[in-house]
Amino acid sequence: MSNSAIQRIRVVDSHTGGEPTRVVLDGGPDLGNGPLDRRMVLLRDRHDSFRSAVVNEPRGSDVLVGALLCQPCDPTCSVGVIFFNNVGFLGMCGHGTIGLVVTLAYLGQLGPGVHRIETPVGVVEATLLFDGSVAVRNVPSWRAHHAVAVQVPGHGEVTGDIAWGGNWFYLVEDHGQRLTLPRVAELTDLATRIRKAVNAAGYPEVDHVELIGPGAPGSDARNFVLCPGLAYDRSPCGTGTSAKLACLASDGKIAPGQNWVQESILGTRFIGSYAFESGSAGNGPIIPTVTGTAHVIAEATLLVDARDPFCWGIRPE
Ligand code: PYC
Repeated sequence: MSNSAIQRIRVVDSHTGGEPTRVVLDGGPDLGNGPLDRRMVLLRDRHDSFRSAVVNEPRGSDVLVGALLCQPCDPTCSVGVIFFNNVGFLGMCGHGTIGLVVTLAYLGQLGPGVHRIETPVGVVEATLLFDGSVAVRNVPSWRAHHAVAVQVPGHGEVTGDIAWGGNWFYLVEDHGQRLTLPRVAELTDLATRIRKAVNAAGYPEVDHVELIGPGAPGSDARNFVLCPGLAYDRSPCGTGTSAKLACLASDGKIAPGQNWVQESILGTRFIGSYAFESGSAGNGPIIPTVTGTAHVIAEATLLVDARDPFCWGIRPE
């Protein structure tokens, strides 16, 4: 086999508050030009090896989120994107959207201003600000269930809210844990048991668990977010911050337009705020805006060579 038979995938890597994003610029499978939710299903059902090749070891890691750049179907959008991780697909990804915008700016493909981006769960609006930060106006977000109590084996009862912020979250405050970086193994173990208990209690859609605690001075809260594939989010999690804002809004704890500074387990920060959807009379889903910064860290061409037994990544059976 000659080198010309090797499949090439061009990527740019960035990190947003410590959480990496790998934007795929070209070399992805042909998914047609239908709505992005359908293209995501096609990618999942027919080309899952592509997802694995991009984000799984040996080229990637459990932490990496992939972002496949697509032609948008919605003519009002400048780009489309499908996010994926070590085990599957994400509806939306806040840190990934910030990473995508900073990547496209780095490549000279967009400049400061508002950019509409199509995702499988709706259109988001990302504003590249003159200081290089990015404000993402996310999809409508809401609290679906309040004060859901579950028994967690080896821990006892916890109570939390279930909310949508572009992905499904179970948000818990009464976990009794210190949210510090050296405790990541314990936090991962507990959050995994919490997720199993929540799923078994009739909420199979919940794939992220967000433990919330006090933040350092200057922030309103710190979180630890367990992602679907057992990695923890190094950033404060854009969709998790959106879900948190939906809960705060439902409880009347913060007003529309008020800032909420959300800190990650690393201490990196997003600034969140929300508005109500027009016409919702102040009680429906909210529209969160999450602002953060990202840095481009690598440009690369991934090589997929059929002679390599791990060319499609290392995947659990
Ligand atoms: O920032 O929304 C986010 C996110 C989801 C999973 C990892 N990061």
